[in-house]
Amino acid sequence: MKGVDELQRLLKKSKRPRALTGAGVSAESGIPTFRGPGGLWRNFRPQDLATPEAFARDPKLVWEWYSFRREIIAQAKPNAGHTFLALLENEKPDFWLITQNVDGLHQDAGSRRVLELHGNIWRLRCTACPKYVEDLRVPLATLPPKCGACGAVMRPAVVWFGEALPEGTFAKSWELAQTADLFLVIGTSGAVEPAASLAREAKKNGAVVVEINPEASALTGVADLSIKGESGEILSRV
Ligand code: BV8
Ligand code: ZN
Repeated sequence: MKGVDELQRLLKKSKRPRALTGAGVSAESGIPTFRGPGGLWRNFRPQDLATPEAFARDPKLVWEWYSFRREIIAQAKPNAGHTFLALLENEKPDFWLITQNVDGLHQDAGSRRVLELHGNIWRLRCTACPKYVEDLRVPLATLPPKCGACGAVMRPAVVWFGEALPEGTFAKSWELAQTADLFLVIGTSGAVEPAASLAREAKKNGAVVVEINPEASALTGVADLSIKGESGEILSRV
């Protein structure tokens, strides 16, 4: 297929490739995306649950949503898309993976140079003290979980709407976008900022932008090459 051959050619000659991934890269692992038809949770929109206000209003409800997602993710295995990106890291010493996902599947697949723009669903932080832990238990002992140090309510260590991205992580991803010669945009609707703008910044600085997505997205217009298809399926052929 033309797109796959072209991507192969671009990857071969790339010295500074980066990839920006979204929920679509985990879809073939059985994890529902946010805005897809599979819809994630009852009749709530993620934007109504993934906010500090929602958590302040009803920490138990928000934690039920995260606990539900942790259960799905705990069953999920990395797919060919995750594996491809982990192998690419071995081939290309200057490759970096920038993900919006919080499921940790890139690391499970072996990726090490990963920047998690929106945090990680397996990490919890205290709302009242600096305690910050990884807790893989499914289900968690209590909802909402309490801090072992001060007894306050713990929250998922993820970035909610209206919250700043981890400073160092975003600054580094911005710099990587500026120095990229190839910028892959895989499985994201491009609906969320400032993550989506990394692709624009890469393009502005001369990178070739390649999108892999079964549908058009807000970043299709930025892409030099748009490969229509499922990322696991497509990348298994590259
Ligand atoms: C901030 C973590 C400022 C939690 C998430 C108006 C206009 C523009 C922007 C804004 C606005 N109003 C507010 C904003 C800013 C806001 C924003 O972008 N809102 C959007 C919704 C309009 N952004 C923020 O609030 C950010 N913070 O701006 O802070 C600031 C600065 C300083 C100080 C204080 C504040 C924080 C954003 C982070 C929010 N957290 N998640 C959690 O996961 O629970 S976002 C959430 O959406 C996930 O992280 C997800 O990754 C992300 C993006 O979604 P996608 O990954 O793209 O997933 P989606 O379902 O949308 O799309 C899936 C795609 O996959 C589809 O295209 C589909 O076709 C494709 N697909 C399906 N199957 C496959 C596939 N692709 C390949 N293969 C397949 N098999
Ligand atoms: Zn505490």
